[in-house]
Amino acid sequence: MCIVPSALLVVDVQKDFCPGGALAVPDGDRVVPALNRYIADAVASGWAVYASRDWHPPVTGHFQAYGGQWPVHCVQGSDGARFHPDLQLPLAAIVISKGQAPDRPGYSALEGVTPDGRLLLDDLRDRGIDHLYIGGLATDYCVRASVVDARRAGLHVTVLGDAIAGVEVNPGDSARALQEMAEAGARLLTGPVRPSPESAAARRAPAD
Ligand code: VGL
Repeated sequence: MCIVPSALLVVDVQKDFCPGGALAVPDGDRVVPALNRYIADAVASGWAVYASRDWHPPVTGHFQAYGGQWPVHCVQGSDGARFHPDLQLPLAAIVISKGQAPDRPGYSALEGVTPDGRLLLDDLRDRGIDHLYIGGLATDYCVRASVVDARRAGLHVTVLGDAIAGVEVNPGDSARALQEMAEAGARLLTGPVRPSPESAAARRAPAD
């Protein structure tokens, strides 16, 4: 039997978070080629690939019109909620939808559910996955929240430093988010190192 302890989580690489979108992350689409390489390696390694998406109802306290912080974005079924067209998700990718509750922002993918309504964490546990490699958008919101929650849930987490980008509402938000993720025990991969089977095995040190 093949034990697959790791998975790739691609966070919110949706049109609305990319240039031209309703809540564009500056240069947000630059994460796409890097993520495509990680996706290809994950597939080659037999890893599960999860792709989270913001999936808001039209009326939510998350939007400025209803007292929240953000312009309308990633409304369920809208064009802006689609994944970036160049993102090469495998057919077997597991889509995690989050942000459906009108009273919660739903930043963390760990609040999200699979297409059959199961929490991401339950799906990970059922597959025996204890290490997530995380990239996507945005460093200072959904990536940060997902990484910190995954660490709280006891998972090993590696942040793909070349495959994340931040909103930077305040300059330095992404750097502070990275610091918070590190303090939560996540590892930051800074170079374009890819999770090949060998390098992944090397990174799963006993102290990990
Ligand atoms: C996000 C801001 C607002 C994100 C979502 O995906 O990081 N950022 N909503």
